[in-house]
Amino acid sequence: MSVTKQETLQQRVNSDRMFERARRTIPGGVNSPVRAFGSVGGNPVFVARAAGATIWDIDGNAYLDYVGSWGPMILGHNHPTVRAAVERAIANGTSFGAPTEAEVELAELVVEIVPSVEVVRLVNSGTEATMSAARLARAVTDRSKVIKFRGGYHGHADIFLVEAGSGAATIGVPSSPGVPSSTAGDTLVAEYNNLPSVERLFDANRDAIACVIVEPVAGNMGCVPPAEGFLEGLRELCTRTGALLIFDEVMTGFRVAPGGAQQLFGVTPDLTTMGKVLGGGLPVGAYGGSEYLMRHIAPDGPVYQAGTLSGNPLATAAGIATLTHLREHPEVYEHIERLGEMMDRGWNALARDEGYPLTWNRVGSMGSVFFTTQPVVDWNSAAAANRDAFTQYFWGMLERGIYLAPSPFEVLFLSAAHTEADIDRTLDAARDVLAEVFSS
Ligand code: KE4
Repeated sequence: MSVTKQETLQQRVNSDRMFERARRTIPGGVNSPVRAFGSVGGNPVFVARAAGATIWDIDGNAYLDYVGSWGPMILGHNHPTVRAAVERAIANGTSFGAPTEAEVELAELVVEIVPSVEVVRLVNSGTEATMSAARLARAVTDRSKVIKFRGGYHGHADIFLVEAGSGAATIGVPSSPGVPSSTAGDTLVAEYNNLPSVERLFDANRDAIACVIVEPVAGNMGCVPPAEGFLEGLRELCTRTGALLIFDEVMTGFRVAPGGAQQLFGVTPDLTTMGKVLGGGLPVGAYGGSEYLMRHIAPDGPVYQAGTLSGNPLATAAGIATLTHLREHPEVYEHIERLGEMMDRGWNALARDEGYPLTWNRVGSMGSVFFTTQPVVDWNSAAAANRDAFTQYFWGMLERGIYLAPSPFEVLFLSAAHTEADIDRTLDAARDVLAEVFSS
């Protein structure tokens, strides 16, 4: 079925006006750079509301949403169970700055679900989680250097804004101004899926490396799965050298499997960082690991980390509702996997049978289309893909009512709310759009 541009899609006049107004008081008109559509040009869509797999903009246009708030919405937007939990919590107040039962319940769920976590600290974002985990690794090892991967994104803490992916990659400053060379100098950059590049850094910095931080499935250079043996190799290297292995599961946690990538691939990190799904759409991040490591964190130990709203009652209510629903409905993962397999067949047919120059990568409910005929296995191969084609694809899909991440270095997220009909519609639209993109 040919999917023509939806005549009902009104011009986004209200979004355009709101963007102009927003730019007067907010940097770039947004509170997170990637939302500004900088990578694809044009003005962002201002969202009014969302439910299930649909978002509506402030002009009344509806879109099938594959951004899912950049990962939290594995159950779909505005899930009744999550909403009811937050409504119950807010009736008791919004924040107390004192310990609450909900924080304990959420921590117990994380410990139960994530294989390597015995003790966990809740924070407010993925950035706080990774920043704190790196500080802990440096404290425990008494070493200062950190290995990350080119195109890996771990939030905006100074030490990670070196050759970073996600939004940092789209605005051309993967190493941000304001990060002093004294800090950036402690950040060593290896190539994803390239163990020798990691071994060379260990050899050149013997006994100086505190940790290796890795997205066990890369999601910030687009979706790049770990090559066979890659995660196992990192585990062996860290064990042998005394560096800590940090799995940044802010995106993969509770998503690619109930226990995250460490459960899916059977590799045990020393520390795990979490976020997104963990908060069900409200601000929750977390970092956790063994009893021994986590007891170094204040006030048990000397490694300081704090937060006014950490463990916030509304956020923990949303997180508990989300994780509990996922635990009680494992069929969610089966549903999402079926949809993912439909995507595999569809995208691979567009490449193989219809000859479009694209590569499709997927792990569980996160996937990416790259406009290249080469395998995409690391930053360089992701960055070599045709960005102009991506931009035309993005806008063509948007005009057909399909809302994708506005950057080639992000993933699309499937949720429990997406249906087989949604996937069929998406692939039909893609076939239509690609015919336009590659005819010109
Ligand atoms: P936050 O500080 O944005 O909660 O989490 C940072 C972070 C850490 N680790 C990984 C693997 C992540 O993907 C992220 C944040 N992801 C981006 C999307 N690729 C958030 C979107 C944005 O920056 O607006």
